[in-house]
Amino acid sequence: MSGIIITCALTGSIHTPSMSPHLPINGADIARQGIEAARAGASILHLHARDPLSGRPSAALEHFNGFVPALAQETDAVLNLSTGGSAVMSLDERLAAPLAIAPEMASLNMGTMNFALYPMLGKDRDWLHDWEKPFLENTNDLVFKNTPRDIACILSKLGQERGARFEFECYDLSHLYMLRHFADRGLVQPPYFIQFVFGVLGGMGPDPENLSHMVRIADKLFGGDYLFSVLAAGRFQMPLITMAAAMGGHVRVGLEDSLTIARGQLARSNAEQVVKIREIVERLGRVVMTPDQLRATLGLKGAGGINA
Ligand code: KMH
Ligand code: ZN
Repeated sequence: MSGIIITCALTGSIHTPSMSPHLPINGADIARQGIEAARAGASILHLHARDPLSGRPSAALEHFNGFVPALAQETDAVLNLSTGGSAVMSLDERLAAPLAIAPEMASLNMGTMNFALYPMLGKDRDWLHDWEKPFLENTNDLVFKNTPRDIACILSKLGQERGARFEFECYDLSHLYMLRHFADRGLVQPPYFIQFVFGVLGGMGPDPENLSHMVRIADKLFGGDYLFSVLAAGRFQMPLITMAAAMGGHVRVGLEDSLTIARGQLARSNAEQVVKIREIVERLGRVVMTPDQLRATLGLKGAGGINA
């Protein structure tokens, strides 16, 4: 089996500040945790921004500029900017920072879907900020819009015009067929780096059978032209990504996807999750891919090509 890619998604837009004191919110904390995660073996850092005062998900360039330059200077990790942002943002808002920064990689969500976070309200909490509870409640009527026109726009502006390659976020079998459609139109080029996303309410559940089936259908649609990685939300994170590693796939960790390091125990940092999965995959006989091996594997433009 070839090397394994560890992606670390540092903060995301799903969890809110009251859920963990370790979730990085301001630019300095996102930068520090990203540097630690890269040193621990993450070759891709998947990036979202937050407003440093409220902790609210943000797509503002000024907030990305709070950590992107430090990550570019202090690590050789591949910086992967989210184009999903948060489901409450417009596409223009979501694209502002990636268009300005022109990263080596960007996420690309392959379908419109529900993105229901309100089950996280089930736990009693002391809320630090007024926005958190309504933000979660309103996800019972929230559409995460990623139409074919949106996808084509991102491919053209970030891919063709700025040389980015993509982490194709597939939350369902249907999203693989959407990727195949764009391949048939000649708008995406192999090798495709496909992130199978499990456990978001609105996408597929974290059942091992779903992972086997996603691989089966991806093999059929893309043959040898793709790599798959897995992320799973919440407590399914480590079990499902371990299964992916055993199957020859790649893995994503990070506090965007899960706040814990073990059942009921908060992770103290992103790096703690990187260290844990690294130990697991090395015990499985996999070797962690360096950022430069990853650049060669995916045909990335190189860190020199980004505006940071
Ligand atoms: N938050 C994850 C479920 C994106 O940033 O574009 C998927 C994700 C989407 O990372
Ligand atoms: Zn993300």
